[in-house]
Amino acid sequence: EKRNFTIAGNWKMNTTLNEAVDLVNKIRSGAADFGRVETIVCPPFISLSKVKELLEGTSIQLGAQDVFYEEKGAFTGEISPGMLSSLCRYVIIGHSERRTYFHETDDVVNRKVKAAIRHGLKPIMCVGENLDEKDAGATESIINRQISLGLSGIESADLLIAYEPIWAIGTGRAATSAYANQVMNYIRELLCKILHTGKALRIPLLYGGSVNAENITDLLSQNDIDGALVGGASLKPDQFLSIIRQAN
Ligand code: G2H
Repeated sequence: EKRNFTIAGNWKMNTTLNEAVDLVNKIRSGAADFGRVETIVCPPFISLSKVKELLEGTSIQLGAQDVFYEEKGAFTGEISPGMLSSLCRYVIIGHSERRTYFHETDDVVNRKVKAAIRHGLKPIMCVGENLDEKDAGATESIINRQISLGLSGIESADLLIAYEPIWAIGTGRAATSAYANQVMNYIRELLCKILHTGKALRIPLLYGGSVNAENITDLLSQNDIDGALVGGASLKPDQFLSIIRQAN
């Protein structure tokens, strides 16, 4: 039986408002082919409202790239889950770029995931080891820590997990599908221990890190890979549409 895959585009800090409109129009024009693929685009905050308008009547879903955990108040520059919940359904949390450049800890990630779920947003929680950790054979212990702490106190299965090995992000060097699947199988088993098995099996596991139109089919052929979080290639409409068609 064929699974339904999820393909999420993480635009990162790219696109002005006009460029976002242009990009989403190009993606939208291919939307008739999307079939059963849950397609998500995650533009910068400033474009969410406009992109939401443009996506009305399509099956493409909208996500944000981050969220703060407080409800409101004196937190200059931050965006609350309540502000997002009327705009989009998904939110990326704990991307390695946020952990690295903005010093987000597992505790911060956990607060954000909880706050997002409380507001009906579906978190795409990102985990992954860096090259030193991989070389030291510490991948599983790092993943274990990020997942256990990130999901601490959470019983809901209304979330997705993205496994993004840091050494594969934006480097053009994707993990082999076998390697990714091995780690993602470990994640699946971990989720079965943390949540009830039935719930754990409902959580889509996405692979992220240099996904493109050439490697997507191989990645999706693996048992524990339910989709992809796509960075660079999601900014190129032809690439992104090809990825979605191959997932269909
Ligand atoms: C990993 C991924 C998307 P890229 O960060 O989150 O980016 O596909 O450019 O490696």
